Amino acid sequence: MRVFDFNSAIVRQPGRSVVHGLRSNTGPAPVFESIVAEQQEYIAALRSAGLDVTVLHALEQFPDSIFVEDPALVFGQAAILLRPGAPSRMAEAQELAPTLTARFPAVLELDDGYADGGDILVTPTCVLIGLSTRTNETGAASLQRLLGSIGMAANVVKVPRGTLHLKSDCSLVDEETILATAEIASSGLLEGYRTIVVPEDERRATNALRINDAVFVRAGCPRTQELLERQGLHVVPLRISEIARLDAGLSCMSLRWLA
Ligand code: CIR
Repeated sequence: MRVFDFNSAIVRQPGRSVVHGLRSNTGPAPVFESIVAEQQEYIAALRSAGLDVTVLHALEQFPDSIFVEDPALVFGQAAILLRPGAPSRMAEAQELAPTLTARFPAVLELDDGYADGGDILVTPTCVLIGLSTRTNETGAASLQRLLGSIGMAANVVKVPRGTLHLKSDCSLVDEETILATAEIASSGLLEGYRTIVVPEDERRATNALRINDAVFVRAGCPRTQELLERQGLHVVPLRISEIARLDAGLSCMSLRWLA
């Protein structure tokens, strides 16, 4: 079993409030209908990769709740409710609790500090936990203990300044290769992994999503697509330009696991 072999996923419909989600850029706000359209394509892509997708109802009071990856971390044997580092997102974890309790043999809870799922990169050898503005040392240490309790080794690394999440800048594309920005690739943080560096003008393609035999990549990044295809990978481009206005990428829109 590979760490990117999945058969199940959870996504959450966006509320109309999604257009007021957190974002660091000053560009135009996203358009609700376009976010819905992009999410529909995303769900269809997950299904065509073989996943059974549960679609949760929208939560208007939580504009960013479409990004279900951040408040939880899931594995076949257990789910972990996290404590998102943005105050407006903290309660999203409790909103997911009943859904996770119904699906996982065990549901653990981070009891201290902050950690966002976007800062957690699961690799075949260990789980990397990135320290960022959303994940602090206390949260990372608490998560490391919880992961240890389910038999998973974790290392804590520092995310470069100005990067929202660890996975904003890198993602696992096969069992030994990480697609990364030049900055992360040269930082030493990914030591022991092979890296594919995205061209600077396609740096937002780094949040790719490997599911079974497909690598989903942000559409409009042809050079990254070519680099991945040259490694023999099956690349499927997905449109996420509206979702990206909220500093989000492909991984953050779902929780994925092998049931
Ligand atoms: C936020 O700032 O929390 C959302 N607007 C975007 C979250 C993206 N999450 C992720 O990449 N894991």
